[in-house]
Amino acid sequence: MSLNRRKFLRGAVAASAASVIPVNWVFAGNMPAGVAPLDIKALTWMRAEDLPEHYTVLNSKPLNAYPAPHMLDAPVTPAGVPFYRWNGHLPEFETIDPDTWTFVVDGESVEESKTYTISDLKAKFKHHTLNLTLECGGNGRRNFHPGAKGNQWSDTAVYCAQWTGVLVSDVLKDCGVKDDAVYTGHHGADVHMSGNGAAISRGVPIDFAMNDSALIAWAMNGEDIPYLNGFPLRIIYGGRPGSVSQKCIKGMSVRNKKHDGQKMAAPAYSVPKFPVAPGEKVEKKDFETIEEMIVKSLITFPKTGTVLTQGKPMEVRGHAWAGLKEVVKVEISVDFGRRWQTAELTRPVNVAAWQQWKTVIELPEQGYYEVWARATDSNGDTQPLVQPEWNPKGYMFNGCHRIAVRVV
Ligand SMILES: Nc1nc2c(c(=O)[nH]1)N[C@H]1C(S)=C(S)[C@@H](COP(=O)(O)O)O[C@H]1N2
Ligand SMILES: [Mo]
Repeated sequence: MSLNRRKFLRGAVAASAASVIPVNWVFAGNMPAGVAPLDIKALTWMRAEDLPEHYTVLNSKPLNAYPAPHMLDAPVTPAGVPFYRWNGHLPEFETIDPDTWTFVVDGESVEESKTYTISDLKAKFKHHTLNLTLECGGNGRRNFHPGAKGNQWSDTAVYCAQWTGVLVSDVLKDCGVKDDAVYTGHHGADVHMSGNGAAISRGVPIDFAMNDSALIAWAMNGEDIPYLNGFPLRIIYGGRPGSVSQKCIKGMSVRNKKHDGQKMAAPAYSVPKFPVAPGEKVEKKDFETIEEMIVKSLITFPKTGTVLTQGKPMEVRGHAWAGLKEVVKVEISVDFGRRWQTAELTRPVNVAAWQQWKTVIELPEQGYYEVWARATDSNGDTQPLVQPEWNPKGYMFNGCHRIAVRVV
């Protein structure tokens, strides 16, 4: 069924797409001929050229693109909106058959190596549906001074979709984890840009694998996972750097040492063990692996550049997240950080789901303003106004998000 739908979409007979959409598609009849519904079409995007205007494409080979912040306004990010981050060649999505796809658990520290089909996973383990925030370790990199090499992500290499799958921990328990297990290693279907070996193969400390509510997921927002977000199966660790959430996952190894796959060695996904001066060189031995993302917020409404009428109050809103911790406060400033007003804030629906905040601002007179947002987590950590500790690879930027508005 799902495969048929994809084949159908590839046929681009968009005008009758309504007939295959499994949800109540209100106003479907008003869709002009030749226009395909955005979120359904997004399931099969494969090229930079397929992406609509709300994306900024950083690279097409490998494909890396991010959306405009106002596109992330919904509490659950819809298909067709999240950033896409690929390190190597894309898998041959069109040849993937989810019915024969397998997930292999192996490694030095597994009691028994096992192979599961997606239907085995579905039949054997309890299903979980969780909203999980996925953020690239390099999100916000372009804001560092001095700049750091790598994809110049702005502020939107982050999203929170609703994922359905089984717990990584339930599957590992089914295979048995030996006492000497230290780390996991994740294996995807995509190949390195050189044509040889894995594009990326990262892992997590075994405690995270056994204790986080991390999923081996086959659905995003109740649909098949869009190709570019990891069809037909991916792992999702909420609140950890995005690189450990392997897409198109073929298997996981239980390792008796820190995993040594592609992009595990410093300085990849690593920061200095101690603060360094901006621009300073750091030796490999002085890096440590990033394990959890940090407190941050995003303004998703209004769109930056909005023009307001004088005297009219204005709702400002967005999301906030803090790795696996909870955000306890979000504040907004419209005067470059002199005064802050506290926003209303929701509780997370589950651990590592981003939270929604909103407030009403009043801008005193005609002119140019910036709206700044800053979040504080349950440990008391707050976003810095300018930039956090500088690091050579430009990871973990969590300075305040800013938008510009004009009152006329
Ligand atoms: N197979 C595979 N999985 C991968 C990657 C990749 O290149 N290949 N990139 C990782 C990185 S660095 C990030 S930030 C996230 C991005 O997930 P997204 O494309 O759904 O936004 O996927 C991770 N999983
Ligand atoms: Mo990433």
